[in-house]
Amino acid sequence: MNKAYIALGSNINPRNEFLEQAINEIEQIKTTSIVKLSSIYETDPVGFEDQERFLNQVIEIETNCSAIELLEECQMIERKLGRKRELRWGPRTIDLDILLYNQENIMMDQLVIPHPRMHVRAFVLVPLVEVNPNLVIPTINKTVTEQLSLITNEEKRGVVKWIKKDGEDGSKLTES
Ligand code: A4P
Ligand code: MG
Repeated sequence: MNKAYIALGSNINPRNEFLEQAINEIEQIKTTSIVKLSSIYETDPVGFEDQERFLNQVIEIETNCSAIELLEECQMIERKLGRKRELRWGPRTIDLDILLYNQENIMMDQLVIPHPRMHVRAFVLVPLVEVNPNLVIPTINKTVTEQLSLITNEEKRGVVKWIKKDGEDGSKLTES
């Protein structure tokens, strides 16, 4: 069995429904099971800042899929959930990024693991520390906890635990 970590992100409503649907789909991937889920966080957009806030979450999985198979499965789920690639770093119904796959360093045209920007992003590190604080990022040889301590407080303030409020994000699901 291989252990992998996937980051989920959505900033098109209903954001938390897209997260839930993606998690349901990931559970259906052959030989794959979800071991742990982080809380959901609401986060300020990074990179292209003139867009809606994201919901972000991280999961730990066990799988017999290779890293490339996992990427293909994730991209299939992104397509199924209506993801359109119009703008790099722009709004998306769902983004699935493979953060880590075992402790492997993978450098292919279509797949780079560890995800090259994961260690500078509070919206990845905060949920990842919740799932596995002792996890080592092999490219920088630091644990996620050590790496999070290097992130500025200002960036961490942009990552807040999200609690569903009435009338927001997927409230349709809770009305029945
Ligand atoms: N690719 C390479 N490595 C990987 C990997 N480890 N996991 C390739 C997944 N895909 C990987 O990704 C472009 C290509 O990356 C894919 O075809 C795949 O072969 P994409 O999902 O099509 O495009 P993208 O998401 O716009 O680019 P990318 O590079 O994934 O963007 P980022 O860096 O993930 O940034 N702010 C907040 N608060 N929360 C967010 O979730 N997300 C982004 C996206 C920007 N700002 C954000 C958030
Ligand atoms: Mg992506």
